[in-house]
Amino acid sequence: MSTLSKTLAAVSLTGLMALAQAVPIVTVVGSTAGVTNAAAAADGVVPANGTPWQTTSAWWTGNTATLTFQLDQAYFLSSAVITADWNDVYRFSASTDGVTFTQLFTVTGLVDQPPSANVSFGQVTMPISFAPSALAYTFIRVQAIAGDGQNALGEVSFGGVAAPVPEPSTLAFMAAGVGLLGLVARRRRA
Ligand SMILES: [Ca+2]
Ligand SMILES: [Ca+2]
Repeated sequence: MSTLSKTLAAVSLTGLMALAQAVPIVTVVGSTAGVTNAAAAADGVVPANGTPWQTTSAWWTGNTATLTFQLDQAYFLSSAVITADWNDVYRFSASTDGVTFTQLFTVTGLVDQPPSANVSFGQVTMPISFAPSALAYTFIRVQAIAGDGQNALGEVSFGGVAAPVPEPSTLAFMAAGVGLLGLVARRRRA
């Protein structure tokens, strides 16, 4: 196998393996003044259901503060797991450049908590699914938009497909290319 065809095959495999991949969040890159323990929202530690809102979480009061996260690269996003205080509504937005944000979804603890969570106080972990984003995003922003003004985010994670992702037609083209290279190699040997 030539170096080029090996590279093409590796690229195809990488694209396929990227499907349904968990999205690593690098860090909280920004938060409005008033947010305590902002880094706790992306430290990989998920508070148990029912954990009080000011414990092992980023927390703030009022509905103006935001937290902004950076992903390790751009992703087409389609799912999330959010650990947040149970009686508030949080809006999640995404951005390609860290400047212009578009709403992805909102999550409401009391409504969106899974039946198995059995939480009537404190933080709850909620799996969220949504239509794959049209753009590949690198930044995520969260803001509490309703509730009792006592807000907590214990952890966020996302699922999606790393960009750039070969289109199916591109994959077929690449497969054809690998086949053609093999044909050329066989002819050269002949
Ligand atoms: Ca955490
Ligand atoms: Ca609350």
